[in-house]
Amino acid sequence: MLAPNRLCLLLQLAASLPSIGLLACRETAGISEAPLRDAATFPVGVAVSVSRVWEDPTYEALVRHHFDSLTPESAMKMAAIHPERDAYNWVYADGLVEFARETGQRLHGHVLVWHEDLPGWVATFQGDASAWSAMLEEHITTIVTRYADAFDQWDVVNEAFEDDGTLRHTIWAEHLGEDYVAACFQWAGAADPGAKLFYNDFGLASSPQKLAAVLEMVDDLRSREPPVPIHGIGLQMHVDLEHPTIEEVAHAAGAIAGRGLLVRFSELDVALNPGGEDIDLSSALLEAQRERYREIVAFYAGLPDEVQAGITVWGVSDADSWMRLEAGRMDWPLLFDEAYQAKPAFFGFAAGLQPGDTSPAATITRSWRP
Ligand code: 9MR
Repeated sequence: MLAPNRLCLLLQLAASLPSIGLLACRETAGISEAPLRDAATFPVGVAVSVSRVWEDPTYEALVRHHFDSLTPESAMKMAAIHPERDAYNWVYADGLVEFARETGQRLHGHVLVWHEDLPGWVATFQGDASAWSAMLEEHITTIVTRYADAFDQWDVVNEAFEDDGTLRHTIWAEHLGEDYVAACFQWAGAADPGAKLFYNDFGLASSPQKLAAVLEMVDDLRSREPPVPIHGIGLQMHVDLEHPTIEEVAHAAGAIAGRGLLVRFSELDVALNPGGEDIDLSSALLEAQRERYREIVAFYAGLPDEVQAGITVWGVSDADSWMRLEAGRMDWPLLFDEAYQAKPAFFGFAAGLQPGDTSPAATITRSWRP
């Protein structure tokens, strides 16, 4: 049998009436399901590749149908958007802005400052701490100013801490000094005072020392005079079937919200093969993944409205996941399969959005207020 996406292609080529081809395509592409976003009281987002939006009609249709918030998966990373010292590449970010204007979807900026995906010129940049500061300030200010009308929130700094709670020894910490995180938030806030600014990291639910360090940093930023603007924390939520436990997630989310910060589940995916073993996908694994998505979404849906900044899944189909493309391991972590069919995980996500969900995690959260 032809894979549905191949079938789509054939139908599109063959159909004398293009609309019939498109209709058949969409029928096979997981958009016959009710839009996820319609069932949620908070933004339901997805990380996208802008070129895939342009080039793959089925991908585009899914992105448009189910989600109301878009995050560029890599188009705004420094290597992509600032490839030369004196040159920015706006093509992909502008394209995403144009797409979102047409669809009415909101945009979350990812990421202003990270130690990975840097352009070559940063590694050879010469200068003292003030030259490095001026360079990074210009990077942040240029991007946030350009997109102030289009992006209402940003991941300002990504992954600045180690699991043991120490500041990661990045090129930024090395050259700007240990207070660089504060400076980045300051610059982003000055460029767009209306934007919601997030610190984003992985492992915050499973590493108590890392969580403590991030919370301490937030307290420090907010206690300064004047306060350094920071509005929320992105828990990346690259989870597997067991770790972190939902109680650990609840603890981290509760600690963040308890400080009056927004909580984002910013890069949700559920690994089925975290060890990179030579395994086959089974229906038991898919069912376990359905339940895992349900408990995580049900937990989030039970948070007080005022702290919910939304959930973003980190990619559209399993074939697009960083686990395969970047980590080089076979996995099936997302809501749609390689043929863009909705997986059990999709239905678990949808079930978690239902108000009547009575998972233990939802109960924990509903009884809790910041
Ligand atoms: O999913 C992203 C992948 O396509 C990129 O190759 C990679 C490097 O830029 O980044 C991946 O996304 C990462 C995100 O930006 C930050 N948190 C960890 C994500 C997975 O590595």
